[in-house]
Amino acid sequence: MKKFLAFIYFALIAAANLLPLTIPKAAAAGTNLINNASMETVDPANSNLPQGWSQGNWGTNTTAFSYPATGHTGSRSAKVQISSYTSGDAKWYFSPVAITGGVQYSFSDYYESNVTSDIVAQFDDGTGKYSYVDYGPQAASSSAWSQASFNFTAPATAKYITVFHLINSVGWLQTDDYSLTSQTVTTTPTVSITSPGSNSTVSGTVNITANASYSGAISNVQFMVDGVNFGSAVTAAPYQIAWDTTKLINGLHQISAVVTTGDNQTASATPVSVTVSNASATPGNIIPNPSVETPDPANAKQPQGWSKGTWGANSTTFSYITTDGHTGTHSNKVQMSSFSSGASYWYFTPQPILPNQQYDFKDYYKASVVTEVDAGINMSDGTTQYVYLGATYPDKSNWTKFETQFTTPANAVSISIYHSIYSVGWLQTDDFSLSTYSTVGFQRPVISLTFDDGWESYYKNGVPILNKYGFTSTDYIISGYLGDADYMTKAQVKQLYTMGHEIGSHTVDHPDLTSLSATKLNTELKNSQSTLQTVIGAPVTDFASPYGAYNQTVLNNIKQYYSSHRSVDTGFNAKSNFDVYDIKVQNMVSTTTLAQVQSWVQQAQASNTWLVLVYHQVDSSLNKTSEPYNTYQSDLDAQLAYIKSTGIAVETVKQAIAELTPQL
Ligand SMILES: [Ca+2]
Repeated sequence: MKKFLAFIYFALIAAANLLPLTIPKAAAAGTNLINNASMETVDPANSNLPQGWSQGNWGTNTTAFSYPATGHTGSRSAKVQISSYTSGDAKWYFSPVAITGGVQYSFSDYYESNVTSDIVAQFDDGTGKYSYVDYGPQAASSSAWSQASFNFTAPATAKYITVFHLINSVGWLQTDDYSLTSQTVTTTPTVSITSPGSNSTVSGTVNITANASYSGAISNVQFMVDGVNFGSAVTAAPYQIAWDTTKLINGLHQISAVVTTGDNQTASATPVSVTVSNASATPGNIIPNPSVETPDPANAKQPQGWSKGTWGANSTTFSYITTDGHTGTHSNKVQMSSFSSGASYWYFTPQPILPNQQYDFKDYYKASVVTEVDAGINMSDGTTQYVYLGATYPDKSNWTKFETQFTTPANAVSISIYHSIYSVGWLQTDDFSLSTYSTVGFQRPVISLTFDDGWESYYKNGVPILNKYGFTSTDYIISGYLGDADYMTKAQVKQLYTMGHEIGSHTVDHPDLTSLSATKLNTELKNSQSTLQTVIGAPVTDFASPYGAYNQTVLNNIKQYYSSHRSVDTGFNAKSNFDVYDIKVQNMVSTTTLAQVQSWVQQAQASNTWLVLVYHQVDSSLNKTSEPYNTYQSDLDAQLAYIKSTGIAVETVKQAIAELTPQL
């Protein structure tokens, strides 16, 4: 150690900084980092040494070290005496202590000497690389204890320090009561957004400004918008960045910042919510390259802004079709040749989204199998919430539209949509759209009660309850089941029509219409209509698809015979989403509670929309679990009593369409 110190002190002398000789008195702050600073504790292994202290000298000189039984305070101190001198120096020094780069410190000690002494700090970066700073000569003071002191900022890379209070001529030096303290107590870093203000409204380009503080060096401040890094990290105050708000959709957005210190501590600002309001900004479709007509400049085999997604055990091929699109000539295709688990999908780069906001999603697809549409919503806490948006039925030849509305959760930040295949087959997609949606209602709310299949239990148990409240329904009858056990007879259906109920068609024998040949599909639609018209002696104009299974090919055929199509897609029919060939519903099952029905009715009331309820059997003798598509008489009675109490118009589907379509 002595030898090593000798070598480096030479280097120091050559490059010594010349510091001001008037050394400011150290401010007392923090705790003394030096152990055994007053040297009162004797080294247990060597009674000639204070514990934690070492003797150092180099060069050509004759030096004696001693550990006197006197001191500035207490009863011990350290002394070094040179009796002959040619070169080098000699000193006592404390074991190096840990410090933090960039932090300010104060050093002091007390000394007596009969020659000028010198003080040099040795910094160690933790890898054995040393640097030295000379804090200047100290005048001899042989008759009284003097204090030597100075303040310094630790070099950025410094990890350890010791201080040499040394002599380099014939004479003696006695030292005591060393002190090394951090001038400022180290604090945790803080950062806060100072502009724009919380809950302010911004437009155009504005500056985002932050205040950051730390007792040591600050490395940078990284701004964030909606939880995503925005721009480059700002490395010097003022911490500020220009923000072009016209790049965002209007509405609430969140600004934050993260400060990183020189010693790699980080802290985040409390997010500030601001409302972006740009008059010229049209929210529109937030999906980039929505018709996938633009290839990725870096990879012509995929559309720009789109990625392939797959999980689970399956064999999937992704392709970028350039010869077939719902619009244009490009579309996305994903094909599974084997499947055990998981799903595969093309998805667009997640886009910023507003929390607590209604959105409309739509795309067009062709497929050989049933597929599913889900939203992946990234939340401000870093989690992702998956929301089921619906299923689609296969159609290999005609592009079929999938469309639904949903509301984003609180704390939603960004979104992508996964139209997924999860069985052996193929799925082709195009013309994606995701935009904010506002319900536009009609002049008043309307409710329709619909009963599917033609169950005898409905006729016997349900109709008397409807009569009690003066309601009529729309009954979608399976024409081929008329007169079968548990189903109504032709006479009963005729009786319903005579009582003012509407008779609609639910096919001849309830198949999945998307699975049929063109001929069979046509028969199901045409023959059920003609049979039912013969039964009631009047036109049958409204249709409901079995299982809610339909596609564009089915819809094209339905339109040849019927003026409406009721699905089982859930939703509320409004002016803003009205599609007479996709009448949206709420599905009644055996476990549907009165509270659930009340909330649907209240939503229809609040938004002036058309609520369509789908019932099947009405039979209190059936098990609720094994017969889910059944409603007990007592439940139906309570539901209709509530609807009656609201005074909302209850109309057949035919009546409702007649009232609402002129308002579109
Ligand atoms: Ca396209």
